[in-house]
Amino acid sequence: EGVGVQEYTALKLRVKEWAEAARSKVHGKVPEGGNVYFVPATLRPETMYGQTHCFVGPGITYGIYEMEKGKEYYFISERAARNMAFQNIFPKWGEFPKVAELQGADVIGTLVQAPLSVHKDGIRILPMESVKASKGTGVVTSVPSDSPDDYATMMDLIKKADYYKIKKEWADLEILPIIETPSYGNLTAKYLVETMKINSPKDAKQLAEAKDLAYKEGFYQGKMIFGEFAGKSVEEAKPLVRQQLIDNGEAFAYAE
Ligand code: A2H
Repeated sequence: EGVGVQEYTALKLRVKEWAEAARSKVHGKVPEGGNVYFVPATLRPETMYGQTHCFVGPGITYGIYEMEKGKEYYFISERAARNMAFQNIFPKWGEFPKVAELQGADVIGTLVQAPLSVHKDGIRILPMESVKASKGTGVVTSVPSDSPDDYATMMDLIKKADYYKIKKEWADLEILPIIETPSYGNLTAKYLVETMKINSPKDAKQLAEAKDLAYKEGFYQGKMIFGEFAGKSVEEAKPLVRQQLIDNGEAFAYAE
């Protein structure tokens, strides 16, 4: 971080049903028939088959930005909207029209359609305290098979569903094996979180270490065991899945 450019894949998760607290804030701002997308930024597009939830920071302020009037709107941080406006992502250079403003807490429980996810009926927007407003779009899609942060957060949400005011079944989904690695098996994040005895999403130092190990092992040794590119290495599959998502209009390139 700080040096060089991070090339993210920005994925489009279409809202199917807003959480109660979001409805009044969206009503009248997004026209009938307009689609709103939560747009997480990811470095692991090849894992998107295993999306189980999508995280927002409950205390972060987000906007809904107009991409195509009456048709297409993005739920992202203001910082990301501004960056996108200077990457030719919005129709007019430098402009990022905001139609509504919401807190992460308002959208918890919203149901979205996640491209490639095996959870075809949709996945839920859930809270993650460690989401940084200063990175990506402030929206993080959750892949608990391969991201230690996502796995640790998922376990915490299941354990403390009442405290987080969520339905336990929103968090407690089956974890799909997507990538096989020689050292960590086919559920890398679960393996690392358990063997490193990480007990909470607040174990930031250990999670950073687990994240590093998972990323390196996954990228250099991983083999796809699910999806259209099963049998290929992760290194080969990553750009193929990314391009497929982009060609389908389900994702776009975002850099920072
Ligand atoms: B990754 P880097 Cl399966 N706050 O996507 C906290 N984390 C964020 C974020 C934010 N504002 N924006 C993006 N991220 C996460 C998938 C994934 C990711 C897997 C495995 C590892 C992994 C599913 N979550 O990241 O600091 C996003 O999670 C570990 C490298 O820019 C994004 O990719 O290097 C990654 O962190 C970007 O992290």
